[in-house]
Parts: sequence; structure tokens; C-alpha cells
Amino acid sequence: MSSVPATSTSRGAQIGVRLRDRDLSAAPAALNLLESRAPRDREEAARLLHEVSPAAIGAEAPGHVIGVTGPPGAGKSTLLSALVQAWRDRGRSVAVLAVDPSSKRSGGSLLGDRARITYDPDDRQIFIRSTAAGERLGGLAAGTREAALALSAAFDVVVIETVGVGQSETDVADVADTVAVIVQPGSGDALQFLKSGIMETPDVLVVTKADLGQIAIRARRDLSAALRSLGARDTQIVPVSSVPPPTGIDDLIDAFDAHRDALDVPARRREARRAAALADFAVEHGERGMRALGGRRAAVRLLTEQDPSLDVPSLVAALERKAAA
Ligand SMILES: Nc1nc2c(ncn2[C@@H]2O[C@H](COP(=O)(O)OP(=O)(O)O)[C@@H](O)[C@H]2O)c(=O)[nH]1
Ligand SMILES: [Mg+2]
Repeated sequence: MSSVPATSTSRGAQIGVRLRDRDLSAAPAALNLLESRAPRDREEAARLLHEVSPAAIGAEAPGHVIGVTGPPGAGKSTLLSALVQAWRDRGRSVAVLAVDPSSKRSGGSLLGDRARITYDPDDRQIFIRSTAAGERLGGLAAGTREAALALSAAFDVVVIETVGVGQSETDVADVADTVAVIVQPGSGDALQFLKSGIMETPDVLVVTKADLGQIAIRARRDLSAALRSLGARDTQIVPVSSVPPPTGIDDLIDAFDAHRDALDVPARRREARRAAALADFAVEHGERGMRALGGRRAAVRLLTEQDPSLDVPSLVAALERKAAA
């Protein structure tokens, strides 16, 4: 995969330019292209990504990429229905990429009673798409990561919803500006993972089902104590209820905004692109490719020497040139 100069006839470049011009109607075509693994489509995808790179935009893409992750049944989809509505009430456009583990061979049945994200299908400023999961539970397919980056050129908010608790957040942390872990009252897992350090401290911790009363209050208190003992002072805990009448939704949006305002977005995005390039290179060229680069550390060093505004395919191409040299 290489970064190819765009021509006026290139399908990928045209979609990329539309996203860069904040044409939201380009989203479905962008997703179809980025999720395709056909070699011809990969070339067009590289052209698309080039058009939405910081080099082409002249800045980092304006959208706020938010990872929403948590175990099945925690209330993610129900919460997102309320969040999407609240963001729209604030005049923001929203894209949601829901990573669907049931489309994998295993896992579908463990999810039980699941809500779908409900939204106004006639609202052109909302784009919601279920996408296939990557290799492991909570893992992101390369196409999902690329899609989030591309859509953040056009949409004000881009959410990636993933299922998992524990180490699975790290994938989404590689691409999101802000990571929210969603837990429901009475589930000890998140608390244990947090205490034991298996789970990285999220940027925002959301306790759902606040309408359940005492049990929700206790969950919040336990999580708060765990965060304190970890010295994680920057993580906000936000209790929400997503069933009508929803509560805490505006506080949650404020918490997301506050996190982003305090963030060095260019630095985080740069790291995300490097991590993505390294992952893509490893998938394509395996251990042998990594050895040709002189190991992982050398690969990371090479990436940090590249122009920081380069898109992921261009970074992969730089690694490939080096490996072939
Ligand atoms: N009482 C209550 N139930 C909720 C709330 N949010 C979600 N649920 C219920 O919890 C179950 C799982 O919700 P869902 O959104 O599908 O969870 P997900 O698997 O994390 O996406 C569903 O039966 C929801 O109706 C809430 O705020 N309060
Ligand atoms: Mg769900």
C-alpha cells in the first residue's frame, strides 16, 4: 500500500475531498471503501486518507473522536441514543461506528438482551454504522480505525462503540481522543480490572442505570475510591440514566468537552497514526518485516522521524521503503 497522488478521476480522492469539505453525505461511500480489503479499493482508500490527512487539511481533523467501551449489557447503546440526541440538540453532527462482536464467529450469543441505538433516520447530520470487529474481543478492524479518522474530518463528533472490559480498551485508546468506559451498577468486573491495573484508567468513567438508586450510588462510591487509590485524579466519574427521563447526559457531554479542551490533540493524533501504521505494517509483513526494520523499537524511531502530518498509508509506505532497503 502506498500513498498515490490524487487525480481528478480517483474515486477515493473525491470522497476524501467531500469529507474534507464537511459533506456528511460522503460518509456511506467512505465506509464502504475503507472497509473493503480488495487491493484496488485499498489504493483508493489510501487516496481518500491522504485527502483527510492533516497535511491536506492544514490542521488536525476537527471532529472529536470518542471511544465508548464497556461490557455487554452495561447500557452503551441505550446511552448512545440519548447522547446522539443531546449532541444534535447542541447543533453538532454525529457519527457512530458500533463495532459488532456478533458478526464474528464466536461471541454473539453472550450478549443477550441488547438495545439498538435509536435515532431520527431523516436527520442528515447523524450517521450510524455497525462494523465488524477485529481479531479479538474489543479489537478494532483496521477499517474502523481509518473510518473514525476519515469521518472526523466531516463530523463534529465521531463515536466508536466497542464491547469489552479489561485490555480491550487499548485498541480504541489508540484512535480516540477521549476514552469513556461504561460500567453498570453491581458489576464488580470493572472495579477489579481497575484496581488490578488490567484496565488502563479511562478518561471518563460512566456509571449507567442511575435510576436503580442505591446500588448505583454504591457503584459510584466504589469506583471513586478505586480511582483515588490509583491516584487517577483526572478521571471524571459521571452517573447517567438513559431511560426516560434521561439524567446526567449533559454532564457527560460536558465531561467529554472538558477532556478534549485539556488535551494536546495534535500530539495524541500523531501517536494514533504512528500506532496505526505500526499495526498495519505488522499485519501485512509480520515478524519478518519487523526484523527487516531492525525490530519494533527501530520501527517506532523511524516513525517519529517522519513528517508528523503524514497519513497512515504514507507512514506504512515509509516503513516498507526502509524494510526493502
Ligand atoms: N434501568 C435502566 N436500564 C437501562 C439503562 N440503560 C440501559 N438499560 C437496559 O440495559 C440493557 C442493556 O442495554 P444496552 O444499551 O443494550 O447495553 P449494551 O450492550 O452495553 O449496548 C437493556 O435492557 C436496556 O434497556 C438505564 O439507564 N436504566
Ligand atoms: Mg450495544
